[in-house]
Amino acid sequence: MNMQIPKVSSRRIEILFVIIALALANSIVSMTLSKEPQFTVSVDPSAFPITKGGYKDVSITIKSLYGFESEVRLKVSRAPAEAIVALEKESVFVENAREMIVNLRVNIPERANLVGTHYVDVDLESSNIVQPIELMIGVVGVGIQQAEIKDYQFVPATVYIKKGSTVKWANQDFVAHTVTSVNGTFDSGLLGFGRVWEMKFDKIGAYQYFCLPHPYMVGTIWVLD
Ligand SMILES: [Cu+2]
Repeated sequence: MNMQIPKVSSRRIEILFVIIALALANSIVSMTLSKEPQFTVSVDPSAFPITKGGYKDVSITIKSLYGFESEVRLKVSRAPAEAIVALEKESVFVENAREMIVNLRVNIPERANLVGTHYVDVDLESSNIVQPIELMIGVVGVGIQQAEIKDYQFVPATVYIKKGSTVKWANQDFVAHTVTSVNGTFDSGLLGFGRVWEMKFDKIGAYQYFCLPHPYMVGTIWVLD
């Protein structure tokens, strides 16, 4: 057998080395890009109550990791329609080994028809890395708070009120439901379609309730000082 060893010129070897070097460099770059996160985000506080007509300031702390040094853009991606959510800045330059704080104010207008638990989401983005944060807000109502019974659910399922306030439930379903306290302190009786029932809460505490015909329907009233 006549074995032929191909002759490889030194020029070809050079080209081969360049190709290998480029491939290695490319994989290193993609490894660096996929090394997430390059910055950390913390929120304080991340869950809090707000009284209607009031506001709360939240601080968002962005901290550089792995020598990350870049602009970070902030965007409110979800908020209840009636809430006013304002970011102090829409972008911030984060320096290596440092942390930056951006303040956010959540304002709940007096007229807002928002009682119970709501969420505000903020996206922090830098060179294709998006880090979302979520704030949980308990909106505290004063006076009369409307709630609905709709599609076999109490809406909102969690209501925060100041003591001395009243919750009014309106049944929107074509079936009868009840608002029945778990510990037996109150019971609306069967409420047909369109019926409204109300209850005043004078003592602070958490009042859990359910629907007698449909015990999977549950809700809680938080009565605050
Ligand atoms: Cu029911």
